[in-house]
Amino acid sequence: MSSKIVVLISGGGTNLQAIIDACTESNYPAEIVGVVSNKADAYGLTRAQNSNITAVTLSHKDFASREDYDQALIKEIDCFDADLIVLAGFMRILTPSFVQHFQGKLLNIHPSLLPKFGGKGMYGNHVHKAVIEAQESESGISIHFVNEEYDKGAIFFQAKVSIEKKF
Ligand code: NHR
Repeated sequence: MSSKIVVLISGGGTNLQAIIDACTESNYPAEIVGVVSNKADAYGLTRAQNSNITAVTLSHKDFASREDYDQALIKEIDCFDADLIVLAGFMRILTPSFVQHFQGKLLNIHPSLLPKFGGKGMYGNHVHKAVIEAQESESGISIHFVNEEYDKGAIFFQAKVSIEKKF
């Protein structure tokens, strides 16, 4: 049985590409059924199209509130009937009603070794800047379940990289 994944992005989509590549391995237990971006110019949309994956933009700017945006996002994602929703560089904090709708199916790839460098303001490049400023000798990724408190859901995978060059 293959799990159906929807990937949410906001930017370049390097993590999306890693998942696309992994899914091409024979007998890989998952497939990407859709990609949704909150930004129309996200390069990840092109990566999806290049791999014949349905890609849609739903701009948060077209909605009056976070709640309205998240309700529209739920509708869009529900069309794909996915088993897993993966935030891969998705930059919008999600409301409790969104999180509850996809409870247990919603994962985030966070670019630090949580609980370090998580929480308020710690997203995208801000994370890497903070890691370098703190002169850390290693960083990495944390994959965690998404709950109502951002960056606080249960972590189930981490991978470390050493930081060789001090900036
Ligand atoms: N939503 C919930 N409820 N829980 C989490 O754990 C979430 C989440 C939404 C996104 C990813 C996270 C990261 O890995 C993520 C985890 C962006 C922000 C943020 O402050 C916070 C955490 C993460 C991503 N975003 C600003 C906002 O006001 C907007 C920033 C922008 O658009 O440039 O939503 O880093």
